[in-house]
Amino acid sequence: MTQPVTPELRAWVVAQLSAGHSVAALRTSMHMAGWQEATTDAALAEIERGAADVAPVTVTGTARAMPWPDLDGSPLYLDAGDRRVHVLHTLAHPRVVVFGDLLADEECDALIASARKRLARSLTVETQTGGEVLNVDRTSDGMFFERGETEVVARIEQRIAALLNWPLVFGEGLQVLRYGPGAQYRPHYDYFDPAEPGTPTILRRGGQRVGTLVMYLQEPAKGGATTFPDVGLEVAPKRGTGVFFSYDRPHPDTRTLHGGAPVLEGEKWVATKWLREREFI
Ligand code: PD2
Ligand code: ZN
Repeated sequence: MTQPVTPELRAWVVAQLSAGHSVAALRTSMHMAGWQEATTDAALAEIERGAADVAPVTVTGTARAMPWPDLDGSPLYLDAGDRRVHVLHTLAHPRVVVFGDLLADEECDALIASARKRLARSLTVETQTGGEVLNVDRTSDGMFFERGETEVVARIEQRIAALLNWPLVFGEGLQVLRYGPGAQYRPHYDYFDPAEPGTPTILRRGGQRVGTLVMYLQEPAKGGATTFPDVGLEVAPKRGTGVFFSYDRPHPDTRTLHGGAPVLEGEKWVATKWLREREFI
């Protein structure tokens, strides 16, 4: 299957070139990120021709590529390589898409089974120092997979890269969280606060976070929605579904304040994929 040259890929190529990276360096990183040579050639040729829609994502004059699905023509389904994913809802500000049928039941079960053995009370990145700390705002248990750690993890990561037009290697390892009754994740932003002293250390590994995909692996009987308090949006934690949101700068203007509402009954399990600006090493 030929990979299409999406507007996001084009914008990303433009951003890399305008940041001073050579065409040779660009070819190498696209190759490493899994783009076919034909796609690389086609993207570079379009840009050389000066195609009119070369830089659709423009922030203060500089093209800024963002992870995003190709929603041109308002498709009901998206081809994510190995799976046809449903587009259930979209919102422009904040930039949110809810995907249905993103994960198969067996994939949800496999992630839960591998994660269960390694669960520990969730830590969050401590922005004072760049280390990790217990966070009272997050009462779930969690763990991180390495990128590509299991066959199922690798498959899902490839699917996400294809769906969101974002190189696989720009993603952090998958995080799995379990929320029991009463557990919640109070509203927060996923980007790293530029004002915090530990942020420069965190950014050395791949730059800022620019997107979050929360995938629901097990639904609780009641409660546990993912909430966006600025816009009154609640996404129900339906198994196999995922909510994606992107933020082109680390600022509350993105309206990406979001939280995990308390689980009222049962257990909620999620897997979160955070996407970075650059390769996450
Ligand atoms: O589990 C959730 O609904 C949730 C809510 C807010 C997860 C995250 N944030 C996250 O993993 O960042
Ligand atoms: Zn979050």
